[in-house]
Amino acid sequence: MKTALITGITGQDGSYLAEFLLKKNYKVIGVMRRSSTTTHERIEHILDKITLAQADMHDQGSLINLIEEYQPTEVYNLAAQSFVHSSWNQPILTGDVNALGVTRLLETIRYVNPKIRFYQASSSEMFGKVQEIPQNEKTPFYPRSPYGVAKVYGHWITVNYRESFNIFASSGILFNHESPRRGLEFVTRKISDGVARIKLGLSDRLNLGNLDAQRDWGFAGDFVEAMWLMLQQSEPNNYVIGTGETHSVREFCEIAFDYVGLEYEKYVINDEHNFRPAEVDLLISDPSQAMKDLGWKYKVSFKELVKMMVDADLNRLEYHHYSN
Ligand code: NAP
Ligand code: F7E
Repeated sequence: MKTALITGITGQDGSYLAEFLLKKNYKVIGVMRRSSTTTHERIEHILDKITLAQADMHDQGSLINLIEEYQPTEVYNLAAQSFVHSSWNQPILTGDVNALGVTRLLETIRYVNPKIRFYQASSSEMFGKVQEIPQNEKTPFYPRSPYGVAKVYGHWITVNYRESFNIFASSGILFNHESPRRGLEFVTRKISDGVARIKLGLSDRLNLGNLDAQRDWGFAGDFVEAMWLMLQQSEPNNYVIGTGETHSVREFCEIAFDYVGLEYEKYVINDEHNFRPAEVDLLISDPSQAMKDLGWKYKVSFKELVKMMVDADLNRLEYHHYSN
């Protein structure tokens, strides 16, 4: 039986990846940082099937203990300060976790067991002010936030440990992927939650920022398969993962409001607090390399994703509304 260790198990992707690997018969070790409250919400339903271990990306010793104790065959590094907007308020923390944290984990693998296969969660935010449309593995990076800058470091240190120490280290450059488990501060979930609240009479407005930003949005459940596929190849590499389509925040709003019979213009308020010091205007992937080498393609369409998220928030809020 293979053992997979996932940092960021309590996050959106960690929960979907754990489900996916359990179905593939892996022993799953989920890494959590210490917290004064429980952060199990997304993995509650699989807690009896996985092993939880404590470590923090800031702390080298905790990572060494982890890898020595569990001796994983594959390590998926999903832990990060993942909210771009917060990275301007916490640039040093973001760099410590998202950039140096990757080195800490790679150093641990180098010394404890260099045969471990390593996946790094890189991001389309590395393309930032895009130098090419669409973006592929060869497109130059131009990050536009402390988050993007830190992810560029994480990407290159992964490539560097592959080339310097022959570690099987792959970098997945994933475009935005969403789900009903997305954090409430990200724009897609903010909209699906806002639409559900307005529909149920719990709210009458939704404050948003730049409606013209365009993103290549896919479903997180589809994207975790690509992470696993990268570690099953004969050679490590970098892969762009996305749908190859782009849509604006405005379009997301239109579809989400329209789905429940409302017009977004009546409820969405432009709020300067939601604008960023520097914006990423347009992201669109060219995932042809991944389609060819990994045989990967997304399954859930943009419209299906919007509806899935609105339905889930309606169900969740209706349940709480009527059970209280
Ligand atoms: P997420 O929901 O925000 O999850 C992030 C995870 O990292 C959480 O489990 C969090 O733990 C953990 N974490 C944060 N700081 C940590 C620390 N110091 N030590 C240990 N764990 C720590 O993010 P996601 O959407 O699942 O994304 C997963 C990864 O993919 C991230 O690296 C993200 O940057 C990257 N990525 C995401 C997307 C996307 O569209 N979702 C696209 C490209 C790349 P707590 O629960 O305790 O906070
Ligand atoms: O913003 C605009 C905002 O915060 C998307 C992370 O998973 O994907 C994610 O980063 C766009 C931006 O995600 C609001 O200005 C408008 O242009 O949902 P977001 P993100 O910044 O694209 C990448 C690939 C990652 O790697 C990250 O970890 O939407 N926008 N109004 C808004 N955004 C937010 N959050 N809130 C608003 O009110």
